[in-house]
Amino acid sequence: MPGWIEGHLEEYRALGGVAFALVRDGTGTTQVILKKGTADPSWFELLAALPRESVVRIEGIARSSPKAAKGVEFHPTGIRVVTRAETPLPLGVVDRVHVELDTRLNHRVLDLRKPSVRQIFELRSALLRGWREAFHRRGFIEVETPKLLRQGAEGGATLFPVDYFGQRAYLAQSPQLYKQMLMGAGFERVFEIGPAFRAEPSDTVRHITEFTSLDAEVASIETAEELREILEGILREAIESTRSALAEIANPWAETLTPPTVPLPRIPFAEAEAEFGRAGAERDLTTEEEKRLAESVRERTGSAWFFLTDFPTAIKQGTFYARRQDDDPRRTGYFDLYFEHLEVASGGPREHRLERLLANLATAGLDPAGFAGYLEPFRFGMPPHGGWGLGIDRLVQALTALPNIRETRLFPRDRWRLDP
Ligand code: AMO
Repeated sequence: MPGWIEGHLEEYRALGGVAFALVRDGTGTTQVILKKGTADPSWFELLAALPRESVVRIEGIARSSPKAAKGVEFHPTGIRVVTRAETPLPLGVVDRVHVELDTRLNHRVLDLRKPSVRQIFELRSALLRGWREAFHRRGFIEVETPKLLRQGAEGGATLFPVDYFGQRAYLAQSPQLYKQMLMGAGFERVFEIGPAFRAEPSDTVRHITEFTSLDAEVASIETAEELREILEGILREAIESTRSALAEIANPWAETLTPPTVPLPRIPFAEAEAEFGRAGAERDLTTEEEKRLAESVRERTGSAWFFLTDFPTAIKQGTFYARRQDDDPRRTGYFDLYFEHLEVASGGPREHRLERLLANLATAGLDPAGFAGYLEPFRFGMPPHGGWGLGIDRLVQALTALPNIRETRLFPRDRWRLDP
């Protein structure tokens, strides 16, 4: 079939009377065959002198060939150099040598040309799509809330200040306050997929300063259990549809994705504490404890996924919007969703009664005057509601077992990295 391909020249080899050029585009690598006698003699010199990763456009005829990658080989009728790559390349695309992640991220565009790296982003894209569709099937409206704010929701220490025409503003850490306000607007079921910024100085493999938060808020829920059922259902469907979408494009991650069996195990926080012999310590789990908990859940239930539920109020004190349980104000209905020892999501029922919300703000040492816009809907009829936030970067990390969350983002941002 006549046609053309345009892509990066991966390799060129001449062997006696035949030469092979490998050209990579979005669909993979195509083998281009030049035969002495039929191909224009100038093409051999042109390709031999052309640096790897230059862009070439080749007109010609595709013929099926079971031996070639992608099952076709391409016989050129015209070859044109579109752009020439400089030499040396700062990062090899096809060389099988170990390169530190930092070097890869410094030259990220070359790194992204590697099929194995691109496949991570195909997975991410399919997952976002599956996530979105699962929400739409449940009648959620997709919303976009402001990312430039006067107030944060998740604690002052991790806010990025911005100079906003001479005033102090902050980058949003979460759509938290707005998704709740929309419950007051009667939207009932909303979700948002958007950026969240955390001035997280910690240098770990699971923290970045800019991540994508998948948030949801649901009105008229009475219990945390109702929220968990929606969340685990969406999680399962999104992973299932990701697996089918990836299988269609022969992405190897399709074989490793296993949708979780629901319902996922639920482990009350108090039970986890008792297991560690520190009942009533009322502090969050350490990384070591998270690992031990994940192991014991897996041993007991066979599941890598689980909910840690009913967080003590003492741990969620700063989370002023979390509803304290009516029968025991020392507990909230808050839960975290874990994959192994990685916390992937966090959420629970919110406080919708103004007096209690004001009391929570006071306990957290926050001035209600700074939250006037958030508090207003609570004065004019707010239904009970709840929701959660899930980090897609952590979810991709969980599904791929990649050691570092930075690999799940195209151009990650952390304590030390603002380029490229
Ligand atoms: P939380 O602060 O627990 O809750 O964040 C929710 C989820 O966001 C992800 N996440 C991060 N991912 C990468 N790097 C970070 N620095 C980082 N910080 C958080 C995690 C985490 O589970 N407003 C609440 C949610 C709610 O109650 O609806 C919130 O933001 O996957």
